[in-house]
Amino acid sequence: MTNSNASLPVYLGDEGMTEEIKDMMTSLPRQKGWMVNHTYQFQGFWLPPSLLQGTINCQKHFQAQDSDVILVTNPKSGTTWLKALIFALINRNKFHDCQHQHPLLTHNPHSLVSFLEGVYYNYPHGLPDDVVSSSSSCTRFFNTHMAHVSLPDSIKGSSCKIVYCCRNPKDMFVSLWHFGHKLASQETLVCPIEEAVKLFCEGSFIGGPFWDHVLGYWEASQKNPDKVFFVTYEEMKERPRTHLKRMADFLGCSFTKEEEEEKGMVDEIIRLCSFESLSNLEVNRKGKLPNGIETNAFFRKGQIEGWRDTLTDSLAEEIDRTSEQKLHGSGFKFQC
Ligand code: PAP
Repeated sequence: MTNSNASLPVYLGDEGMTEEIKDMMTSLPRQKGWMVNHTYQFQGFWLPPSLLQGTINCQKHFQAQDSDVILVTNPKSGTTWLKALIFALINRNKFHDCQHQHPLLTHNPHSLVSFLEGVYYNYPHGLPDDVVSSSSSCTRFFNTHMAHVSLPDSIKGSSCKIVYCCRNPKDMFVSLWHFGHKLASQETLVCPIEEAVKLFCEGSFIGGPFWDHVLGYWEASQKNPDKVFFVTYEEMKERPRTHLKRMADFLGCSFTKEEEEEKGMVDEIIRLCSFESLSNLEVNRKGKLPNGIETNAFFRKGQIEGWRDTLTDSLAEEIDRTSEQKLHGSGFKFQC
């Protein structure tokens, strides 16, 4: 790690690049980032070097299987929550009998579901067996922040399922802003919030442009609803039962009447994965992930419209205006 990014998690840093990626970086458009030193434009999206390396290696080597489930999010859009929900959903029969303690009670969701770019950053040539088996014994379950255009061909070409969750940009931005301050306290890596909002609206943030990312999956879900399930954080918050059941139908593991009504499994999963439940577990209050991030960094407020205590009206309007322009004519809009 260089001094300037000493406090960043490895996946946002710029150490450990292979010669191939370093060469490639010299020919890509580059700009100064916030939270990271620089981002590089690859296939239309701005990535820090480590995510660039993870994405390119994943594109080359990841072989999706028809039974795989891939969760896709922008950062701070519900990744931790959806990892927990889908893990609990697809493994529900394994852990329901309570013979075993549920893994979510003792593991942070990020430890149970592999992040593809992170795996391929660390293992450029492929997925080690223990990474695959740690995700789940029957259905392999991974997550990624990759844009739709950047997904490996085997994900697009196989029958594997993609669950996409996005969040209204003001809450997402504010969540990332606080996360960034917690992790990247170095002066070089933080900027005034006005500048960060401007960069965000211009598309310059990790994995941005935010709106292009959302629209890529929105359009894919409209074209092929059996392949891409599109849901928002706000929808999940407001009607978790409805959307968890829809997700189960989409993934081919619908709840039976008995599971839902007699065993109460839908409610049990929602309760287990709720902000209140997960954020109060010892592992999520005091634990650390292998990459060094404290698990409590993934639990802050967990609310809709929590942005109000951080953004001024004029900054909120700047984001709203950008949203309107970017989403105009797409058929999709955020509720708030
Ligand atoms: P990641 O992409 O870095 O993994 P992610 O989990 O998407 O982060 O985002 C964290 C946000 O989800 C936090 O939002 P906040 O900053 O506005 O509070 C966090 O509080 C929220 N979050 C985490 N777990 C849950 C949950 N179980 N239910 C609802 N929100 C959650």
